[in-house]
Amino acid sequence: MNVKTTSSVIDRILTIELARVTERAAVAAARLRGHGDEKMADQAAVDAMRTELNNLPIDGRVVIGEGERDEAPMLYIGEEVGTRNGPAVDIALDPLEGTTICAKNLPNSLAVIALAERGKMLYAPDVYMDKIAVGPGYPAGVIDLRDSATENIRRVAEAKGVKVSDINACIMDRPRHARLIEEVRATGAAIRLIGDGDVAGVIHTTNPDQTGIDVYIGIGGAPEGVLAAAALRCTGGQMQGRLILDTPEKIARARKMGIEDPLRIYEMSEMASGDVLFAATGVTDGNMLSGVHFSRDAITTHTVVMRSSSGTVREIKAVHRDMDKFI
Ligand code: VTB
Repeated sequence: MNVKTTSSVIDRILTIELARVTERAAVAAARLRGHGDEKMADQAAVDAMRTELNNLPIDGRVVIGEGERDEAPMLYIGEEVGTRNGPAVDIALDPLEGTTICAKNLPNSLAVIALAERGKMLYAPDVYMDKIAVGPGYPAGVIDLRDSATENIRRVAEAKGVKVSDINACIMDRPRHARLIEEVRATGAAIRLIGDGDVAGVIHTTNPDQTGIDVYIGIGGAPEGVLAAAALRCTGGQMQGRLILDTPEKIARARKMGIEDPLRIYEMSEMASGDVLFAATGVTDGNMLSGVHFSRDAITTHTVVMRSSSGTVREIKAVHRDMDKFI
């Protein structure tokens, strides 16, 4: 039997509490979606998330947040959050993941948070990360950043028992991916090009029947990589990430955060280990989560909450009638 001590497992009640945090951020951002103003929507989400986070019974410390202390007045890296009456936890958050998506009212922008035991999340600097991810059900080692995209896709197809041309890869639509896109297309696999939001892109691999995505490949933000790894830790699946530390300045910045080997490939469980809780609420309608909907007498939100130690994944559709709370 898997005996868990209270010191190594975060109180499970917090899983549900986390939903409140992302719900509130999502509602704040959703009021400003489609208005073309990324900063305004992001700021609203940050304010709302911080307010709700400070109600949580945790001794929390932001390790992945809105930026360094001097560049982000709120939810900066190192900020202490919560009531301080509770477990010592590290927090990775993105109150509005996909600010551009939200500003354009396109699918899959999210309010996201992950919570881990203190010291168990990778303190990733805000640089790029090369990522590859698949959902649960594949043999260990099916993906590997050391191998070509062609080889990875071939292995995923074989393990899934389908033709390579039946595989769908999700890649961010960026000039830096021109060669990757060409290579993947040459395998015969299909690509979903996304404008932003690679946390959602990675999470979508966990439910290919619903999202149509089998594998995520490409370079996105490192903070988003850690958030996505936290989610996959809960659902199962595999992910690897390699920080792109391509200047002496970035190498020095990473070293200050405890990263000695600039070429190291991190496995999912090295990016988020121990007991991890994860929550995401849809801001705009998406492939897995509906966005926030407003009606005359209620606000509806759709949230997924997960916990690594049990592997439980809950979807919460909430009807909020106490609408004043969200003003
Ligand atoms: C991604 C994506 C984010 O940043 O990680 C990306 O998930 C990476 O940076 O939504 P570039 O935009 O420079 O490619 C975002 O798009 C947010 O800016």
